Amino acid sequence: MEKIKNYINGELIAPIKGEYIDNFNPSKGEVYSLIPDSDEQDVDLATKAAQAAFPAWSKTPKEERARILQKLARLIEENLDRLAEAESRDNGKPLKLAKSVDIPRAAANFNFYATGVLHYASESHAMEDMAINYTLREPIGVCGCISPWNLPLYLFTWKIAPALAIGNTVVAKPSEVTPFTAYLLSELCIEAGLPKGVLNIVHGLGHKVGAAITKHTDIPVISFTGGTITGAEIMRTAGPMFKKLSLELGGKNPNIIFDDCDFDKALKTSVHSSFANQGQICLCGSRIFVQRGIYEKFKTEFVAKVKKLKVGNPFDADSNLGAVVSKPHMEKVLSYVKIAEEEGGTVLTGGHQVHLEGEVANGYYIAPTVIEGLTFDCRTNQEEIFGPVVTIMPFDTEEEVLMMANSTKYGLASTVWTENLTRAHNVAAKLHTGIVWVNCWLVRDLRTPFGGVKNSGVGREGGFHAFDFFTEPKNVCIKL
Ligand code: TXE
Repeated sequence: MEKIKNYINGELIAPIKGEYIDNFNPSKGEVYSLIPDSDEQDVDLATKAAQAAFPAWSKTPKEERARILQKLARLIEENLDRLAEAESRDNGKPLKLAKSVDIPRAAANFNFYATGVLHYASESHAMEDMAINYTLREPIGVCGCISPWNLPLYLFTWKIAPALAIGNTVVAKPSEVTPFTAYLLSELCIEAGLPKGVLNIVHGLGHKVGAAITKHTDIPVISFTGGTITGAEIMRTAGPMFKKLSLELGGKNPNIIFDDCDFDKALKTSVHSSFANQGQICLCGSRIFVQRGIYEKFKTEFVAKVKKLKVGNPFDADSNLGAVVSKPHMEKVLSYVKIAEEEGGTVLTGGHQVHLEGEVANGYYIAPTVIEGLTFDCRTNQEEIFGPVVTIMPFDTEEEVLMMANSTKYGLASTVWTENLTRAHNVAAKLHTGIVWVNCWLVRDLRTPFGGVKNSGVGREGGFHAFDFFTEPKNVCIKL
């Protein structure tokens, strides 16, 4: 069985203790490779390599750093099929999604930040004839990047690319649930000629490797995407150490459909925003609020469309949904269907595991699920389920839907469907989320600030915001 290796100081190596954990293919429910069960010793080795590489990398001309990272982007593009297949096998997502979104976006992240660094400027503040200030923006040192399993390579590179482009070195940990494409990336880094120690990838469990990165005294910056509970734990450790922190956490995003919307567009996109990647995107709209005038029509047509979605082998071209990422996750998602029923909800479609046949008979599949009849403040409508489960609720007024939409502890993203421009502006301004989409979903410009409010996180990624995060500003004031 293939053994994944750590990537430390430019080499692919086994974990120091030589221990491994199982890596599952969720579409088949079987172990297909082994992941290093690394610990703080491996993290320390990686940190030392990153520290040693920092002086030279941070002083390397940005054009040269950009050249290497663009080469890496090209290699990702050239290996599209191989990477997409690995992502789909590791995560359970439809191959066509990995091919059209995950892997191209990973390459785009490197291209975007490699070129972005060439255009990043710092400020200067003149004080009439008294003095002039200019701000130096310097890379900080070794950055810790910890990423989740839902968009494995895409979110991994979303952190690593800006950190490296601006001149930091990195110790990174992909999710132990989906480590394979990060492993393939380490091979491509060697091929691209990334100097040794600039990027180090340590595989293993969150409470071992992730925790060791978080508390390492020589890693002053942590960028994390994952669950809110983990985010809180990281903050508890890193806060008193005064580390710079960026936390991209969960969501419970409202999808608000006013009766003056473009009905067909709202309907079509809502199916996508509910169930893309099996609902395992932090930006998925999991609470659908529909204005009463069109509630029955929307509900009926939405459920009819959802019933037509095909849950199948991720490698089949006609599968709309693949497997969810793991058995424990499948059980967690299905437990919420039970909770919803106990809370008085009615399952309109789905609500159960799907048992496929043949080689995928033991995979972790869930039928796309729509639930109605719940109050906005019940557990099902307040807690992040992170699977193919949405609720649908009617509302009457703008005030009422804003109150319900803003009622959760999360505040990542929201979607609003209306053809009334004034209403769109009003509602967008009053939603407590870091991102608002109007008449669309997941339209992403990499220059825009990305992140959430409340328990959805701290800080912003995206565009120059990421460079601001991965640098330390120093103001120099010169008396004239
Ligand atoms: O995430 P974790 P999990 C949500 C979603 C999901 C829940 C839990 O609701 O059901 O989180 O998922 C590492 N110190 N999201 O358990 O544990 C871990 O190894 C440092 C939303 O997979 O947060 C992995 O690399 N690191 C989310 C990463 O943190 C630790 C995407 C994320 O894992 C650690 C994924 C620790 N103590 C889940 N414990 C989104 N916002 O997109 C774990 N890790």
